[in-house]
Amino acid sequence: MRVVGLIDLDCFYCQCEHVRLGIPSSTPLAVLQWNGLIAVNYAARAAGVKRMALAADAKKLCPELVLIHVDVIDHQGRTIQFNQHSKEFPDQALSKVSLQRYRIESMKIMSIFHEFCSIMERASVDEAFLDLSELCFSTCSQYPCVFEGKVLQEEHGSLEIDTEAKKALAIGSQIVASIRKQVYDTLGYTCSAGIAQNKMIAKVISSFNKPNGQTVCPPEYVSRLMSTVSLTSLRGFGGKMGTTIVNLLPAEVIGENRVISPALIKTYSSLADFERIFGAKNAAYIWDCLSGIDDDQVLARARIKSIVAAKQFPLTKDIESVLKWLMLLSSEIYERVSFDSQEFSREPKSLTIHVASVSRVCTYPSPCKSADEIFKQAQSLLDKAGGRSILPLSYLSLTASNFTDTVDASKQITSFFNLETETEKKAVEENSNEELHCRFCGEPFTSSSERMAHEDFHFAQELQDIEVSKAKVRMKPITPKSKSKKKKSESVSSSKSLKDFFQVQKTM
Ligand code: DCP
Ligand code: CA
Ligand code: CA
Repeated sequence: MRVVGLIDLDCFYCQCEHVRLGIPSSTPLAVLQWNGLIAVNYAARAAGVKRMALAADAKKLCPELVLIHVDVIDHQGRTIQFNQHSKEFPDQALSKVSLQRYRIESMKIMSIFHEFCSIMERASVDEAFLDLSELCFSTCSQYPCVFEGKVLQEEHGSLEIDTEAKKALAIGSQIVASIRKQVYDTLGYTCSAGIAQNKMIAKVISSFNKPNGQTVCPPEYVSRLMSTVSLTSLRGFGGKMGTTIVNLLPAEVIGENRVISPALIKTYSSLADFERIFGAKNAAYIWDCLSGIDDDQVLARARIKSIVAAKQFPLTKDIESVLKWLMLLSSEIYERVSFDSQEFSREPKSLTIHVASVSRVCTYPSPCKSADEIFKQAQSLLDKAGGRSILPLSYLSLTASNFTDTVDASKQITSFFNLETETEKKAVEENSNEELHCRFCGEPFTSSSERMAHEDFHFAQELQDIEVSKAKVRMKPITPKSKSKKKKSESVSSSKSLKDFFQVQKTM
């Protein structure tokens, strides 16, 4: 039995702005990126304001709403900040978003989590999984053996801590409450959490008691949970894979049920159905997930291998305008590399430009004292890539990579990002090939989960336009007859990996 906690900050970008600008949390507030809301606080949610709404629509719904635009970097490489008194919003055609403020706050929060529990996996900019199993047993005498937070239970269930598993969860809930308190006392941010026997359950229940609350799921409640949550709210099932599985149900079942739960899916399909579609290994994993079983380990992620700054802009033949974007990207790279080298005592050796399907690489300036030095190198890389001959352009990116430590690794304080075990090393290698730009707008991210969270926005936009056909891959309820009639053409190649299905997942 493991004890896993998932701690997630409440309306994260908004809280960063509340604390920075001294605005009380009771004031409705949203964070804006160009014209759209990317984060909405709980006071504004109460007034009906939703993420992704347009600023003007949100103001109509809630006239007292305070809108804070995210920082941007202008063409001169200056970071422009906004506050509650800002009269004008930035021009998308002349500047680039900078999310560095939230990355810095994220780093501070993660350090607090790590002080309590070293088996920690940062899952996105504002949430992390903690494996509390060992800690629960080693520190159980320090904490009262009572549950902290909301405990999921059947109507007449008992809250008595009568098993070892419940005892471990109760201690886990106490530890998570202490971590949340420490985050609030130190930084002023509230967070919510889920405490359960695995990552999937901890994640899904972490939103049950928001804001500023936590939820515990005892083992005996897992099967009930699997019949009440929707499949697509489960980690890993928010995207293409979840939709594919839901579409296995007959149309009338989808129509009749408000919630398409894992239990409902199991009633209408069998492991063999999943094997035909996803291959034997993946099917077994999915089938387990439908029963609330998830063996996915909490893995400390390693330091990122590259820092990417990218920008998608209106197609232009004007080299001057391309150079302005290049200046802006150089500033962003400079800012983020400086932050990274303070945190990890390392510096990049390579600077790469990606432009019009061409990549050119050179040595990263060292020591690098200004964004101008990067801009000079980037300009010569642009020339090497073809200069004016590759115009018109609509996309540019710069990457700093090939990091080397600037101090003896043995003297570094072991941080949660440093490599500690073989498993973690493997995780870095797997991560290193990941494309960390948003595939829609080119926005760069430091982790694939951050990128996925951001891509949600584009998916939602797409979903508004596309009517998803529910008749794609359908199967009848399982009867011996329908099983034997299954056509081969219904199956997707079993060699297709789970990754193919996770590619468009939306949950993080
Ligand atoms: N974010 C974003 N675009 C998205 C999703 C999220 O820019 N499509 C950013 C803004 C959020 C932050 O990431 O503040 C964390 O995302 P969450 O999904 O955890 O949402 P919040 O923390 O804002 O709200 P909640 O209290 O529901 O967790
Ligand atoms: Ca959050
Ligand atoms: Ca989150």
